This record gives sequence, C-alpha cells and structure tokens, in this order.
Amino acid sequence: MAEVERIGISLDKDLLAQFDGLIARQGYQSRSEAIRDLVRQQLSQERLADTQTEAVAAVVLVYDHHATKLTEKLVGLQHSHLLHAIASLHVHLDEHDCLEVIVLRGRVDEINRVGERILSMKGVKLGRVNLVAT
Ligand code: NI
Repeated sequence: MAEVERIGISLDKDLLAQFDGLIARQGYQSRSEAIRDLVRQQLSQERLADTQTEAVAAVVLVYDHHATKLTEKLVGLQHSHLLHAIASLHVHLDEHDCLEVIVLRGRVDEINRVGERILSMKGVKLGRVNLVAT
C-alpha cells in the first residue's frame, strides 16, 4: 500500500453538513474514502480531456434486435476493431430489445470514434460511452 499522508481540511459547517448528507446517501463509511474517490474522479476527468490518453470504456446500448442486420453489424464492428473491443455482454431485455455492454480499450479519440459508430447505427435506441482513464 502506498504511503499515506494525513491532511486537514477547513470547510464551513453548512457545506460539511451537505457533504456528510451526500456521502451517507451514497453509502460511504468515512469522509476520507469519499474524498479519495472525489480526487480520483477529478484526476481521471482531467486525463480524459487529453484525447491521446489510454483509457477503457463501457459502451452501453439498447437496440431492437429486429433492426435489419444490426446484430451482425455490431459483431462485425467488434471483430474489425479487435484491439479495441475486449469484451461484451448481451442481455435479452424483452421480445424486441437487447442491452449490450461493449468494453473498449485504446486512446480516448479511438474509443470515441468506435463508440460513436456503434451508437449511430440504425436500430440503436439508447446508448452512451462511459470512459475511464486507466
Ligand atoms: Ni438479445
């Protein structure tokens, strides 16, 4: 485990009460854990602003599997981007709709390009690219 340094933070009471309420609702056991996650989140966001950064992303999409050739196109796209598409999960939601999570790895700009191609396919109803800097 990395060396830990203790720090003190000054916050006005009202802001601290709001923060405590927020982290209690989110299920945090301690302020330290919540603050560590906030710092990591901000550092990750800053790294993702650089499109050359290596990252992973979960592309989540809901689509109608009756849409013409969409399933084949999605599989074909993943096979042609093997370096990027490292895993996928498929859930049959009902008789029409499927939910798919496709995990991509690569540079932020490459991930966004592949992600946008997936989400813009005809038959995709909902979706988003969730990037995480690694
Ligand atoms: Ni399905």
